Amino acid sequence: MELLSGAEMVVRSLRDQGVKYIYGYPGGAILHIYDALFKEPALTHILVRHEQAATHMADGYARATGKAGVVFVTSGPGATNAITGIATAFMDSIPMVVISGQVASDMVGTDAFQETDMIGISRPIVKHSFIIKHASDIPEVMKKAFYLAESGRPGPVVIDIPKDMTNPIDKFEYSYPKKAKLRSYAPATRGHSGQIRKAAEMLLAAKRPVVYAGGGVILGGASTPLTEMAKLLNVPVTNTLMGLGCFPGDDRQFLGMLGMHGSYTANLAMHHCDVLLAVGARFDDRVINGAAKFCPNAKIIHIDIDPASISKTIKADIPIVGPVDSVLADMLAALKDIGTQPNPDVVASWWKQIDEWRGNGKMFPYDSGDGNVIKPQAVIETLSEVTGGNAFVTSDVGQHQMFAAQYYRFNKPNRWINSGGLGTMGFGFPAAMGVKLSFPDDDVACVTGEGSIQMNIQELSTCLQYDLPVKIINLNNGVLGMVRQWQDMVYNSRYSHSYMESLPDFVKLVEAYGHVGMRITDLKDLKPKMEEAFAMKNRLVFLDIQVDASEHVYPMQIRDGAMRDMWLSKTERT
Ligand SMILES: Cc1ncc(C[n+]2csc(CCOP(=O)(O)OP(=O)(O)O)c2C)c(N)n1
Repeated sequence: MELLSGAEMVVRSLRDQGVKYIYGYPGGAILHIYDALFKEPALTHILVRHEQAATHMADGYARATGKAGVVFVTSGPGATNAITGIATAFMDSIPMVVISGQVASDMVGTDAFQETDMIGISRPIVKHSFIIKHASDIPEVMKKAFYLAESGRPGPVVIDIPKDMTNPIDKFEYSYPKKAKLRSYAPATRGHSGQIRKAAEMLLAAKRPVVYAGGGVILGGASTPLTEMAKLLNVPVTNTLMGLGCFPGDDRQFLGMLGMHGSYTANLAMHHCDVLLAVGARFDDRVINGAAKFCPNAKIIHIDIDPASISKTIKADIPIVGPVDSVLADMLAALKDIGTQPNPDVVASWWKQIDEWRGNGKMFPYDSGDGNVIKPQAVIETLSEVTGGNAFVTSDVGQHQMFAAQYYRFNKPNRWINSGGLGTMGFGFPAAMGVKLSFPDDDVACVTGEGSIQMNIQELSTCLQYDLPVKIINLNNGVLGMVRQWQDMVYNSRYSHSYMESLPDFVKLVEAYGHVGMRITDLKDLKPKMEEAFAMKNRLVFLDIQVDASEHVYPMQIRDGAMRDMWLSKTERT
């Protein structure tokens, strides 16, 4: 058997796990590992400019590929800089393995230089964490970490490694385990067949059924059976912010996103439904608008891999714990086995009602103004058109995020990448970089705002070093737009610190980093300049687009109301 040091075992384990990319930043406590990495050609390391960006890059990679992203950080400030990215991944159930250097074992607890309790700090925001106590445990711990991160309900795993565990002088026999052995961890592999049959019968008898599908369908690779089932039953489908793309966005059965900024039709259909099939979704507060008045007439079927997500905020009538892909496949089989179809008259009358709500207009109508001002909605519609709806689109957090979710037509899963749970400004750009690295031939666009982009703008430098020609679509309204919208609606337009009086010249800034910048201030330039930007396949292009700062995101649900209670514009409500 081969003899390797702890540091070499970390690196070799990653190779044997099939990892290709590591996103990270070196420092004292992790230097032995970096030295071992120097000698390992199979792994590509991306040196970011801030550790937060490393975690978001790993996260973007994970969301696009379904595989855990890997991060290296040093102890102390390196580790704490990674915390926001770990929390972002945790809230959205994204697989990630973070390896943090730690001060040497005999220094732990002495307030040593760059010592911080990474296990303690990260405990509430990880699926699991390990500290290495014996270097020889490293291969086994690494195998377990990947298994935990990627299986069941995915999530981030931290491995904290004291420096002495990676000492190049101490060598151990290395072999990478084929399987992880974890006695107390056994995620469900199949749903309960009796419950699945009951659910199938309930769906067949429903008069006003709705499928409410979330990010779990994307994470669980279940878009195909979900779409097949929706088609078989001719049932309307709505997606959460995290679920967009799991059902084709331009399909007639798609009602748009639901929730706080969901479509009029989706929120009304939810309110009036009699059977709700929730798949890989967690009834979070941005969706249900308060539990008390939520879907008053609905019987609820809830499929989720995580039993803790079921009946957490809304009680399920038929809970089904299991991987969404296998449960949906079993449900399809049960529907076919029962052999009956939903009553066609009942189906037709539900669709008639939905089509009345939907009208002939757009899913998210907006006032396009006098034609001179650039509306943020129009930017996203143009982006969707120019990229044929096929781009990977990441976003930051704010109004631009909601506009991207509403107006881009996502027809495929894993293409819409945003921080839904934590709502992390600064996420979009590094996430786009993580995607671009793995999908160099695809268009990758980061939709952002002038507030959010400045939270990780230093990564422009990383993009030049590693040749990551993403496109940055900056909806520049000059203000922290979403904050301002709330200040308009709740605080009588008292704009307390939501205006950045000084902003950089973004075009000059990106040019200084070695990229292409374009400013768009006139509506007629929007499409041609965007086409020009996407035609520059090998260049990072930053489009700084001056958009209407007075625009609000609508619909917006009214607090403490039901799903159907919404503002539809600044003056109209349901
Ligand atoms: C790290 C972080 N800090 C604060 C917030 C609160 N927040 C949510 S949206 C928003 C404004 C975002 O402004 P900008 O990026 O310019 O986007 P816009 O809303 O104008 O489209 C803020 C401050 C957040 N989500 N994340």
